[in-house]
Amino acid sequence: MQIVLATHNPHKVAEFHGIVRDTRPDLEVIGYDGPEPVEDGVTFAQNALIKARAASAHTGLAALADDSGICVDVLGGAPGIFSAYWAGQKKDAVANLELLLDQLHDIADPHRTAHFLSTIALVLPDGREFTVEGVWPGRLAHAASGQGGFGYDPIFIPDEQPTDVERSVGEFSAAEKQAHSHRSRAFEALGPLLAQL
Ligand code: ITT
Repeated sequence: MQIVLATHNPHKVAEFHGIVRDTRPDLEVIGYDGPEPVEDGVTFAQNALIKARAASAHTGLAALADDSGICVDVLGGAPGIFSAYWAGQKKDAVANLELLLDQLHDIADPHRTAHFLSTIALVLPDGREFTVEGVWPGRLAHAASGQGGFGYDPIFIPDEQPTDVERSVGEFSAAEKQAHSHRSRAFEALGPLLAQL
């Protein structure tokens, strides 16, 4: 089955290719460079559907989109759907991460809880639509560490760690991130739906 990956974020593309290769090698994932719709939804699910619908309409194929972000409890769930441009419209990952660290500078560890959330939308050419979610709980570090991953990875410390040494996702290998991430968890939840197609 062919499926268009409706994202313009190359890090998401790489992660999805890894996930699909290791869990559903029968799927043929196709890149998408068509028009980017305005993401004016107020939830992750609405935005994921907006992106998947646009790509399915443009290509005539099944389309999968991820809308994701980091949700910080002490900020009432922000940045949430605004994660990509928390420090302004430029989608500057370093500025986003620094602003979030600033906003939490006097918050002690027990109150730095957060989670990554990924909502995946699957839109089929016949109009059927599905959304699933994956959550990755953890807390925010006090400073960035590591060069791996993207976005907020260098300041996110998952509760569940792959080794005895506590690290941020920025210090994880790609395989370690894939084994635990919100995106992998959402894709896993999509499994039963994909199996019916
Ligand atoms: P597309 O809409 O083209 O898919 P995007 O990056 O704009 O790309 P989103 O609107 O879903 O996608 O915003 C997701 C943002 O949330 C992303 O830019 C990061 O800032 C953050 N984020 C999501 N998943 C992440 C991850 O695995 N690691 C670090 N940060 C992540």
